[in-house]
Amino acid sequence: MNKKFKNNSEIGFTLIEMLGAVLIVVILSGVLIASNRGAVTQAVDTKVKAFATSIPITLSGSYIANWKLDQINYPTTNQTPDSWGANVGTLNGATLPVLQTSGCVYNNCLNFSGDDYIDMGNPINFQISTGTAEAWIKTANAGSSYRGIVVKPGAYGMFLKDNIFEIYDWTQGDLTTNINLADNNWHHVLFIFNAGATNGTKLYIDSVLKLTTTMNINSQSNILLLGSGSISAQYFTGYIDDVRLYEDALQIGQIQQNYLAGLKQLLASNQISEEDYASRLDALNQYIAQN
Ligand SMILES: [Ca+2]
Repeated sequence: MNKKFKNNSEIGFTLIEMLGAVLIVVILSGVLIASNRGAVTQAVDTKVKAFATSIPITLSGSYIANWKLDQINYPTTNQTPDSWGANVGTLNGATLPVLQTSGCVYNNCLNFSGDDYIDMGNPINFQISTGTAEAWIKTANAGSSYRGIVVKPGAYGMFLKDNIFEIYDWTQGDLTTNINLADNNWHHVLFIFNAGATNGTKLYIDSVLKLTTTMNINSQSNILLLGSGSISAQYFTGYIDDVRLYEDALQIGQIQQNYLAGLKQLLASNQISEEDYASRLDALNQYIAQN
């Protein structure tokens, strides 16, 4: 008799054990089916699941505006709509931003040539001291010195300065990540601001926190600009897509979701490889695990 078993009751299978065995067979057959798919696809599925289970449940954020930059002649010529609010943008400059119908993150985007911008006006809901601004950008060289992405001069704004991602504070100067983004790839740039709050301002690149700092607001008298830091200078050269403005601080889970949603679009349009997508998810999961 097998010495492993002390008595007969341990030899027989209980109903639970039988069900367990059936379950294992079902799981294994699922694995066999899955093994016919690409190994990378499976790895990606696993990484997406890991990501989905790791992020906290978040609020959707309090939108002020969402400029999808899918249209340039709506509601009227040389205007671009706000899909959330009523903050219609007006194209401006020597040569107006050009609508790009491929190679964007979401549908279309705008190609800024370094002498143009969008005038968003200065409605009261832009005159905020706490909030979040985000955009997708792609540039091989945005230009020298300051080049505005989403900027309300005097108040808050994201720039590339000599292609390095920063925000500008009109009371104390540059607040920089020291990271150059002119690699001709799409990047998700975002900053949370809370004027006057010590370490209340945070800059993210591709949903990873790159700078925590303190900023102040000097003036709310100027219009909000896309693709420029001023109505007469600091014009951005490159592509901008899906710009959003919120009246509060987005939570980290929401930032990561927004980034991942864009990444999925880039994967679907073959702008990034499945390997690249997988490695970016790895970085995201690693970041979440460490923070
Ligand atoms: Ca778009």
